[in-house]
Amino acid sequence: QDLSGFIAGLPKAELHLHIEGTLEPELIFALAKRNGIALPYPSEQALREAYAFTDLQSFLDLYYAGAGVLITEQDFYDMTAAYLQRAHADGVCHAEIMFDPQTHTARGVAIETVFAGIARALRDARNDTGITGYLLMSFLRHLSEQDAFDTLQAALPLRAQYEDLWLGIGLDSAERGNPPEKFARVYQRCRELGFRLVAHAGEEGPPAYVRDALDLLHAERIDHGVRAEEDPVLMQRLIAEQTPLTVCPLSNLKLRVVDDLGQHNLARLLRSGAMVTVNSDDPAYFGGYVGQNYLESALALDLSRAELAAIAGNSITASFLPDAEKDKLH
Ligand code: ES4
Ligand code: ZN
Repeated sequence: QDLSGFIAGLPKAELHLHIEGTLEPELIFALAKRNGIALPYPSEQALREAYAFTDLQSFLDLYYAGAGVLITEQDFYDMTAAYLQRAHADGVCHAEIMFDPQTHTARGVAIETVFAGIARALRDARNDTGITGYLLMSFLRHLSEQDAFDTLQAALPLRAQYEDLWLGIGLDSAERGNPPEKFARVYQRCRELGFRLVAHAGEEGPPAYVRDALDLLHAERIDHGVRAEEDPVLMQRLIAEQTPLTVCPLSNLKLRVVDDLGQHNLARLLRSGAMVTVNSDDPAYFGGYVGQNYLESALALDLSRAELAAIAGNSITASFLPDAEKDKLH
């Protein structure tokens, strides 16, 4: 059996995925047309050619611009449905999906519209293919604490309606200069409300941000976390506590966190006993969905089939599924 077939056959969860990062150029152009929005690129190909990033911020600028074509509930539905179909084809049985309401409410799109479109696609996909999903509402860390509190307040009336889907919160966008402590009180409130907690840390930011995401935010899972390796004491803690790291190899390559995939610390982290998972982050921008991330990592780092199966197993373990559901998937 070929390696990509083997990978597709592994039951896996995708735990680090920004739904706005799944907007392919084809869909960006289709939605722009449907909504009468002019794009500053002449063609889908020209847009794709602009995806030559130098760092996280250079990507975020294009990513927020691309999300500007999302206006109606149907737009959010179509985006999410397209992702879930691709994920299902990759052998993803469960996806924990981040979305950035502030990117949309700042443009005048109602938060109800965002929730409704994404949630309807999740429910339809579950009925059609069996794939399950949860939502992690993410706060943009380049915006203020007050903006995050306002977003939480706007979203809370929707909680009952999406109780089966929206179970956690996250923190994303520009990491450097926006440390975890900026959102300590927001996370405290979310913790009191019973949300599951994740946070991006240690992608471009220093290991201290990973430590502070654990100690100040009480994050249960660290998105990226690859720079934790620079602090051996922190690394030993992550291993001892089996804190999941949602690693995104192709993202790290495209955003120049690593110069080539052969230099990525994924294999070292795995072999040192850390709870690492492999995820796609923003697959439309970074050159591949989760299966491609497994495949290219395996080829660049000589991951064995047993190691790939271990990573897929970790993704089930590190998910927020109930234990009985995890047992069925292991
Ligand atoms: C992101 Cl790769 C990455 N890092 C931080 N925030 C993000 N939002 C979407 N993709
Ligand atoms: Zn991310």
